[in-house]
This record gives sequence, structure tokens and C-alpha cells, in this order.
Amino acid sequence: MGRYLITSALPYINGIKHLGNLAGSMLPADVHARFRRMQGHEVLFICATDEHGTPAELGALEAGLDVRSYCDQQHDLQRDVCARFGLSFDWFGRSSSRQNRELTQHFAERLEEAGLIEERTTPQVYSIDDRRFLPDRYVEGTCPRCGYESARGDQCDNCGALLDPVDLIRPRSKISGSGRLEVRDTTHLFLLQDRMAERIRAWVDAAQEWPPLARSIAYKWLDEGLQPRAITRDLDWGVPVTKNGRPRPGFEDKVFYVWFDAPIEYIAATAEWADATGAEWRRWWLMPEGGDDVTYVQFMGKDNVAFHTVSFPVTLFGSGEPWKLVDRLKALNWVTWYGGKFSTSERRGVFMDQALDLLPADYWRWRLMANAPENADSAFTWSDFQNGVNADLVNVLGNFVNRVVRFGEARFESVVPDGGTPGPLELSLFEELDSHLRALTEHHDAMEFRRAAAETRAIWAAGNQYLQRAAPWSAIGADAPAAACSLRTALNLACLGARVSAPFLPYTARTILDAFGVADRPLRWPTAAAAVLLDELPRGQPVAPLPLLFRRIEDTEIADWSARFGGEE
Ligand code: B3M
Ligand code: ZN
Repeated sequence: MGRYLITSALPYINGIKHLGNLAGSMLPADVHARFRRMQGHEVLFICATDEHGTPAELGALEAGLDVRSYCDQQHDLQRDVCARFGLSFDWFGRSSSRQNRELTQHFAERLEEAGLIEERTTPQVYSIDDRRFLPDRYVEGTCPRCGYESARGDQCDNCGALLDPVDLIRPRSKISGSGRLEVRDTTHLFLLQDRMAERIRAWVDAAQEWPPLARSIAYKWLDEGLQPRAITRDLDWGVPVTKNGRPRPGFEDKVFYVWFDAPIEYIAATAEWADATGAEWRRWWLMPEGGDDVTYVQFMGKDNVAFHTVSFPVTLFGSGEPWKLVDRLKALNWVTWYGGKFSTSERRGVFMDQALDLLPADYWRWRLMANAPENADSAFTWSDFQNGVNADLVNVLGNFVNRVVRFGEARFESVVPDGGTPGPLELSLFEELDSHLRALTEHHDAMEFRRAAAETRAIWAAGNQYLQRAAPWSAIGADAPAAACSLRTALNLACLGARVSAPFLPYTARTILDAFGVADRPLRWPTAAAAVLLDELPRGQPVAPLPLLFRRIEDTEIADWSARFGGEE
């Protein structure tokens, strides 16, 4: 068995995330982690809140809290709602942790020793009324290209133009709204990425396991040419800038740029996990020569790929230490809300806590993965959600398990019946299932979530089809052993259906397996032939009564939810 290190892009600290953030990294990462655990691999699944930079400072300002208190509050909220969504992180850390501070400062020192850091003075927007420099995203104004009045200092959200704060018309501070801005010189640490360009390109060239989207974005940045990049900011919330373990002269009022320290939090969160559990963390991140036995899989949205395939590897390679780099990188497009952006302020879209107030996690997990934005953005719509839940979960999986358990209650005292032997119908079912299980395992292995969901559904549908053909309720009169064999096969198939659904539907799988009395063992991914799998339940094993697994979503609910969260207008 292997060792899998799995990380999801870190959600920003400012507020509970929407379904798009969930589907764009944390949820597919969880599905994959569950699959690898079921295969018996040693898995370490890491995530954390990304607590520095604009989102933290502006979020705290809006909440009327100091940043540390704001981050404490928001981290707990995010950690709890992720747990309620079944996101099975081994650790959900914090980029404001001591471990991340120490590691970030360590990397900066190593990069400087390697001649990859230099101090440079550049012009920066200074706000007289806020008495501070304003990083690009803290400056707002009118876009010179399209006239959009809330363009940010680094990019116009309306026309996408990449901007510099000095380009904005009537620029103003995002903190105070003041227009009393001026340009002053400020000194920052620059990471000389250009010096690592060849090293990075050779690494990307050799990265065979990346899906096309990740590779194309990495090459786009490499082909544009890597530039030296400022890795410090004139902010006071973040990782302090040190030199030889002491505050760096001239940088007492500066911190490291959020995107310099955030990826380092993947490592630091592992150290946080180790400090909390007594585990050893270096065996996951520092690879002795020739001793790399870890497969590192990263999940993220497409807008994060460049940071993960260029800047973070520059930091790791540049340190000169044998840090583990990503082996497989799953970049996803975006889930949109009816083709547009989710927005708290404009009440557009459903956020994770709100989703769980409407329906249990598995409903959302299933539809978000069955429609995963793998090859293009995918728009969430209420009608698609309703149709998908009612068709897949209610009419196929729920209906199949319910019919089998109910028939067992009515005619076989709710135990797995003995008697009868598999006939042509069962043999063709075995053949069909062997093919589905092979395909499903391949899709999960390849992190093709839409295909894996379709194959999972096909297994549920095979169950319904088998029941229709075997019709034990009719056979029982004339041929009780045949009816017993059909029901036993169907009960085993319900159990197998639960196991293969577990990466997507952990709660539903648990409910079914509990009823079948097989939940106590570690959940194992099925590898045996269907003929074996469909006769695993001990004859005579009791099957507990099962509640309805899923309920239909009614049109009236869709109307209500559209009114509350936007949508079918
Ligand atoms: N916090 C998420 C985003 O860009 C960002 C990911 C960091 S992963 C190190 O929305
Ligand atoms: Zn614009």
C-alpha cells in the first residue's frame, strides 16, 4: 500500500464559503481522500484557513473586530461547517499559526542564503488619512478601460483588465474611502523567480500526471517569463519579516505577502497536526534522496494553479532542502450561480451553512460532484439540483435500497436469506458489475469525478434492473429458493452500492452499512469479483429497518429557495 498526501486550497478566512468554493477544491479532495483510504493507503488529508492579506483585514474591519479575534471566530465557524459537510481532513489548520510563522521565516532565510531574495524600492500608493501604504487590492477606483467604478488596484472585475493602482481614475482607499492618496517609495523583499525559471520548467516538463488544465496554466506563466515578485507588504497583520531570527531592519512594519506564506501552511498544518497528535510530520514533507514514497495530490481552483506550479515550487526548490513537491494536481474550473458569481452582499447563491439548513450534506455532495466543473465552468441551477436529487438519489439509489429492505422485511423476517443458487440472471449481473467496478475504480484513480459519479449511479441502476428482472415477489410463490437467492443477491448489492458510494455519500453509506451490520469494519474499496462481493453478507445476518434514505425536493421548495437565494427568476 502507498502513502497519499492530499491538500485542498485553503479557504480564505473571511466568512463561510459558498458551494462554488466547496466544489472547487475541498469536496473533490475529500472524495479522493476517502477513496484512497478505502483502498487501504496511508492518507494524510490537510487543509486550513488562509488568514492573512486583504480578506482577513477587510473582513475584520466590517465585523468591527481586531483581526486576531475575527480570525479566531471565523476559523471555528469554517472548521465546524466543513465537518458537517463530511470533509474528512486529518487537520484543518490556520495560516496564522506559530508553525506557519516559523516555517515561512525559515524559507525566507534559506532563499536569501541562496541569493534568491533582494531588497528593492518601488513606488506604492500611500493613503494620508489611513496613514499607511495600500497594497493593490486596497485601492479602488474607476477602470480606465471600461469605466467600471469599483475596479481594484490589481484587476478590474468588470472587464478583467490587469491594472496598476496608479492607472485608476479617482482612486480611493478601500479602507477609509479617502481619495487623499499619493505615491511614495517603499522597500520590499523580491523573490527572484526568474533565476529559477529553467528549474521550474524542467520540473513541469517531467510532471506527467497533471491534467491538461494544470499544465496549460503552468506553461502560460513560464512562457510569459517569470519575473521577480515582491513577497512582503506594508501591512501589520501577517508573518513578520525577520533576518537571522530577529526583526529585519527596515521591515518592522511589514509582513510577508499572503501568497508567500499560504502554501507553506500546507507543511505547517502538518506540523500543527503532529504537535496535536504526537505524529511525525517530516516523513510527509522532507524526502531523503531516492526515498520519496509519498504521492502528493493537490486540489484547487484554476485561478490558484500558477501559485502552486510556479511560486510555491520556487520557494521549495530555492530552499535547497529536499521538500516534497506535488505529484498530481487537480485544477477545477468554477461552479457559478446561474452563470454568475456567488455573492453574499447581493444574496446570490447558497453558502455552506445555508445549504445544510435546507438539506443534509449528501444531497449537495452528490450534485456538486456529479456536475463537477472539470472541463468547464458549471452553473448551479435549482432545477438541475432538484432533478438530479429526485432522479439519482430518490428514484435510483433510495428506491432500490428501500424495495430490497422492505421485501426482506415482508417475506424473509429481515434477515439475509439462505437457499437457492445464482442462475443466468445473477451471472450476467456479476459480469455487468465487474465491468462497472473496474471503470469506477479507474475514474476515481484518475480523479475524474463526473465519470465516477455516473459509474456509481450505473451500479445503483443495475440493482433496480436486476430486481425488475428477478422479481422475487412473484417468484416466491412458485420457487422460494430462487426468490431467496434473488433477495440475497439484491441485499448484497445494496451493501456494495453503499460501499462504492461512500466517497461521495459518506453519511448515506454509513446509514445503509449500519443497517446491514457491516459498518464496524474499516470501509474497504471492493476489489473482489462481483460473484464474491454479492455473497459477502453472512446468511441469517439481520438487516435493521431503514428509514427512507432521501426525500423528494418539491417545486414549492424550489420556489421558496429561489426567492431566498436567487435563481429561477
Ligand atoms: N486562499 C483561495 C482563493 O484564492 C486561496 C488559496 C490558498 S492555497 C495556498 O480563493
Ligand atoms: Zn474594466
